[in-house]
Amino acid sequence: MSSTTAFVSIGDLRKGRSAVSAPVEVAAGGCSTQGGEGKASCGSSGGPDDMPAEIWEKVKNHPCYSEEAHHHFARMHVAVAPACNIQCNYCNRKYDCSNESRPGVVSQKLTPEQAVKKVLAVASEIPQMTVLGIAGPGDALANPKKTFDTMRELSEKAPDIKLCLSTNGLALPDMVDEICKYNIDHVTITINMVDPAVGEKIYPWIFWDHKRVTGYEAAKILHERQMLGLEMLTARGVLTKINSVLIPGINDEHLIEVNREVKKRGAFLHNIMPLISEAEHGTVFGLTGQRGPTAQELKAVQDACMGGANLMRHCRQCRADAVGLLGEDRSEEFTLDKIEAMDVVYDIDKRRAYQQKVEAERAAQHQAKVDALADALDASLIAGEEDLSVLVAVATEGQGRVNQHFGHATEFQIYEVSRKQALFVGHRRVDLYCQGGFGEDEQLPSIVSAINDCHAVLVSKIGACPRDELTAAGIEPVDQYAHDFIEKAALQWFADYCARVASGAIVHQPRGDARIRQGAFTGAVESAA
Ligand code: CLF
Ligand code: SF4
Repeated sequence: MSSTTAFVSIGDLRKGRSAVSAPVEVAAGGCSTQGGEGKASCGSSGGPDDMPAEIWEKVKNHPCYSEEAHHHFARMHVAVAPACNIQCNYCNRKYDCSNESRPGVVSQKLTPEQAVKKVLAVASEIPQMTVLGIAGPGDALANPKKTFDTMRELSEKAPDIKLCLSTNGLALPDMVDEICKYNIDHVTITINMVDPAVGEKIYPWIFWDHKRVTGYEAAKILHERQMLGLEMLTARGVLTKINSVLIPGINDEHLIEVNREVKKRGAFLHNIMPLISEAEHGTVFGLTGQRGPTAQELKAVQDACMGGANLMRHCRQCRADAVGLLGEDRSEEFTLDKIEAMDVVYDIDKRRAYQQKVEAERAAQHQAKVDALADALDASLIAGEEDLSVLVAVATEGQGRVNQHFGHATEFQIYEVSRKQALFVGHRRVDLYCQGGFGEDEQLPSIVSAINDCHAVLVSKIGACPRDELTAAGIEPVDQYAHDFIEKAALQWFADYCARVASGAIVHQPRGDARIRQGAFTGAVESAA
């Protein structure tokens, strides 16, 4: 597989391609069926004012469906679904490494009984765990008995936990009744193409109608089943997220058409994720040298899709047995032997009380952002920089605050800041700088490269050596907003930056591209959630 295809410009990207077959009529309902162009829409950054109350109830504490929620609420996956009914060129489920972070990879496969036990144990220890997802390691709907046995029992024993699953879509149309029966009101479909000619480069075969089907025919069946499944879910009011793996040279430009088509069919969110492809994963793409996109290539495609289906940009490409906040993995604390030794008390009232506290914190975060926006607006006007927009990197360990030391960060969250907004646009994984109490100076160049397109990095604390190195690279290290809410801190820094530009103390300089390959830092990619 060629890995040298030149990346298209955003202008080219916007042209997209001709549309595929027209969608069937679907029931109106759910904010995504009402479109989102020209108004603050109900995407992953949306709030209660952007969508009907019943939709807000479904997304407000789902860390994947709400960007705000992902700072506060956790999800967990149970690996009850080992089999798959298709083959993707980016997947090899035999590869298992607990240090690897990618969907399709797990350390322990579970029976439904074990899975239920594990969910109750995690829920009693992590009260902000609000969502249970089945995301593999194969396909949730290629293992219907195990998936629905787990969901049925959980809907009875833990009714406050939202149920979620992910699928490649092949079996989906046959399962919509079961999905609705157990109140699974969040479903992810991985859709990488709406043109079988593109699809046959991604899927070597599917297992369909008791036989293996290959080539164009296989991709055509998969495409038709995915579209039908999406339409059926929309008609039943199930919130549907579309995951697409961005594969440079194969479907990069094409994903704009995918975005358009899934929006037409009522998708709530579109999550465009980078292919992560390494030879040691043993995948077809890894072994043939197919590369993943750079962070800039990913962002260019996401930006070109703005105005279409709402975008999710905070995905962490979780393992099929992940536990915790997005970006953290506490699965090692909940292995089967550890669960056996735990005193599990599933106290729904205690969980609710805790979650109400989290909601209050989140409301405070939202208000702090609104207040800080006014300052940013004034400052940009004074500076004559009304259109200024810059990226800042943030070190955080959750709760929506700047609360992590530079040296403790294994990822930086990236915000695009302007007078209008502080918008989460992605994350960059980095190697840990602080090793056993000492700064590891050899890591610094790669960390600096990873955030080289940012004007500032907001941290709770930073040592002299990284401070100097960042400053020399033109990235301002900022620790004066330690423990403030992220958006407030980013907007206040921005207002201060504009004021310095206005006073002539500094001259605004555009930043270059971060020199990273997204895949090199994020592990790998799959359909999963
Ligand atoms: Fe899991 Fe997926 Fe449900 Fe979320 S994950 S099944 S929707 S609960 Fe979330 Fe993880 Fe990205 Fe998935 S960050 S891989 S989008
Ligand atoms: Fe199946 Fe998912 Fe692997 Fe594709 S990526 S082969 S859908 S388990």
